[in-house]
Amino acid sequence: MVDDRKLRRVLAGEAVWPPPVWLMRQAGRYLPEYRATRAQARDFLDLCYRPDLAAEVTLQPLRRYAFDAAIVFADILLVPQALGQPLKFVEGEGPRLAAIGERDSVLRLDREGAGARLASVGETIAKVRAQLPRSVSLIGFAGSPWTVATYMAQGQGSDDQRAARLWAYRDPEGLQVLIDLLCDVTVEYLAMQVRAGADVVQLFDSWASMLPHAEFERWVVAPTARIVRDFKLQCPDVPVIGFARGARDLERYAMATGVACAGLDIGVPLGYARQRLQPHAAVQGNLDPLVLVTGGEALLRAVDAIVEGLRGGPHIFNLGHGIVPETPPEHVGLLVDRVAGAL
Ligand code: 1CP
Repeated sequence: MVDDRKLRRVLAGEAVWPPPVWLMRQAGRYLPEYRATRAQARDFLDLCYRPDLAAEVTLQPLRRYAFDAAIVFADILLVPQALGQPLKFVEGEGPRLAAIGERDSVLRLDREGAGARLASVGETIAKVRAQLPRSVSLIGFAGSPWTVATYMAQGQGSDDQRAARLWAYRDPEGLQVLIDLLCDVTVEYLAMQVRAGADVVQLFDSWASMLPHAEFERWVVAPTARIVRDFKLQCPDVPVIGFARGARDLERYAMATGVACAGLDIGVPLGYARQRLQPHAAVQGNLDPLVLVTGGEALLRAVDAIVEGLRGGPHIFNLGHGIVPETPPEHVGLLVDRVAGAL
């Protein structure tokens, strides 16, 4: 029997036409109903940890648009918080963590308690799954160890991830202890999300771009390969999407990590994706979030170029990074209709 889940068919290597579609950050501030639900929570983290509210915002974009997947509403920084690193989100600024940068501080992290602190994400997933048709995939996710470590070391977002990069040169063994810990916790976290009802998982490596090639191998490729391998022991049937934003050698990344699908940021040439990636793995991407803000003919042309450019191989339509808050919601509807061939 043909799998009615279009996302899963693509992730199994099939060139599905028209391609399935979902968008990174499809739940978020561009939707008035998200802002309304967000106002019921104390703050952003409270929203993440309350399964009723988190399930509601996960489902909101699915009520408006014919997306082929939902992604659980949570954040990559819940993992450091679950490990005992204090975290808050400052309104209008972003995350603040108590920065760590020494092996001793890694050893003080509370690995044993992490699973229990992340349990509410599983409850959100179970609630969402109960309200979604089977044909719509539910994506669980985590940050990749490198990207999570950049926030743990810096204590906040940054343009150059300086603290983690300096740590990698100053004390690679100490950073390796942290990365190994994050690998193990991430495998358990993803497997828990699958047990709760996720049928696809994605690893976000938003800061894969800032590394020389040898460092990229050590801190991005190797930990991702390890997570995929260990995750598959627990969840052999669940595909992993790897989004290494800004990675220069995506072919190496896709081949060496064993991900079923490589996320493409806005800069990846479609010819490269077609020739070098699609023969080995599915690809996901890569519309510029700013052309979605623009809308109109520019949006339709850009959508067509991607759909046609990746036609014939396994492709999931998505953005090359998350939706930005100023995106008009009706442009998202235009995008989905265009991908489906209805416009
Ligand atoms: O006030 C708000 O509503 C905060 C905005 C927001 C949202 C909607 C944040 C703060 N996180 C999220 C949810 C979120 N984060 C999801 C939910 C599901 C969906 O896609 O709909 C996901 C998958 C993430 C992942 C995430 N969080 C990443 C990786 C993807 C990416 O954008 O590169 C990263 C880097 C974060 C950290 C984070 N969380 C929030 C912010 C503003 C940031 C970036 C901080 C920084 O670098 O300065």
